[in-house]
Amino acid sequence: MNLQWFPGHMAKTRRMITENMKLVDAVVELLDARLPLSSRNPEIDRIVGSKPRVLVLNKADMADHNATEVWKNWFNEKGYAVIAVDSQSGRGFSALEPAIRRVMKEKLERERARGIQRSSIRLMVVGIPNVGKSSFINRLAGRGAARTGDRPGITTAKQWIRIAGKYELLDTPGILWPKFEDPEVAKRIAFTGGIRDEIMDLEELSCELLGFLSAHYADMLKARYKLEDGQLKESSYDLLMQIGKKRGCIVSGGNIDTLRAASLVLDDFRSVRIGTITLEMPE
Ligand SMILES: Nc1nc2c(ncn2[C@@H]2O[C@H](COP(=O)(O)OP(=O)(O)OP(=O)(O)O)[C@@H](O)[C@H]2O)c(=O)[nH]1
Ligand SMILES: [Mg+2]
Repeated sequence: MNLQWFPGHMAKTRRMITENMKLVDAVVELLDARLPLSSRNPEIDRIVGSKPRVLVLNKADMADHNATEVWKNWFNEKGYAVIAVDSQSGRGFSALEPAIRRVMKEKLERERARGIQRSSIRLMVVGIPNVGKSSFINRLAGRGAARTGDRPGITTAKQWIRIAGKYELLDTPGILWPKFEDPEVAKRIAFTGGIRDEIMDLEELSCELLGFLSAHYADMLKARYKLEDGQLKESSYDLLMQIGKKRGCIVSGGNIDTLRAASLVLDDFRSVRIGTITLEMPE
């Protein structure tokens, strides 16, 4: 896959995030619960430095619940403060404040000892495109303060959102990193819609997804598209053709419209119509 995923505006955003780091008390790093490691920007440790940080596994409603528990334990063992949430329903949000207070403990104690009364905590929310940063902020604020959308690149500039007496939140545009060391990482991000579909080969992408699903979530795949066991053993491209045929993705002359079938499969995955699926597990 040949991708142009690091356009100029991402380099600009990276600079903005670095510059604004000194203004905030802590960082909320949003990860996609379906791909916690692949959705982690490898540059983030350097950018965040020693700032207190809470990891948030967002979109937990779309992920395999058991897998999310495994991931939470994994991050905990590595010494991270981590919570899992669903920014659409608000599930899991009650764990946020205790986690923030935990990572900021020393600073808050120091302030208290000096008699400082703080009115709010400043948080920067960072993460890859489309991971749900703006939705997370809106849920926290209890209002539609930030624009959201079901494709990457919705937020284009920084925006402060204030929650009286509690938080000041800095929403940031999503950023990727200049080079994917591992093509599997790029693929997983693309499955979830973190990379603009316009620059992807959607047939190839959906074949890759079908390959993963038949290996790891065969029952869900079979149920969704009413497939037989034997069909799962076929090549991913044959599978795509089968699905296209069943779903009436036909062009004039009776040929199967594989591009339409590919979009349909990706759309089904992204809308959780195939099921709650996690794309990777700890090593
Ligand atoms: N099911 C589910 N959908 C979510 C969740 N969080 C966000 N979404 C959806 O994911 C899409 C992206 O959300 P945004 O909040 O715009 O993501 P963002 O990280 O701000 O994206 P950029 O500004 O483009 O970087 C939207 O369609 C949201 O409705 C969640 O926890 N669960
Ligand atoms: Mg946004």
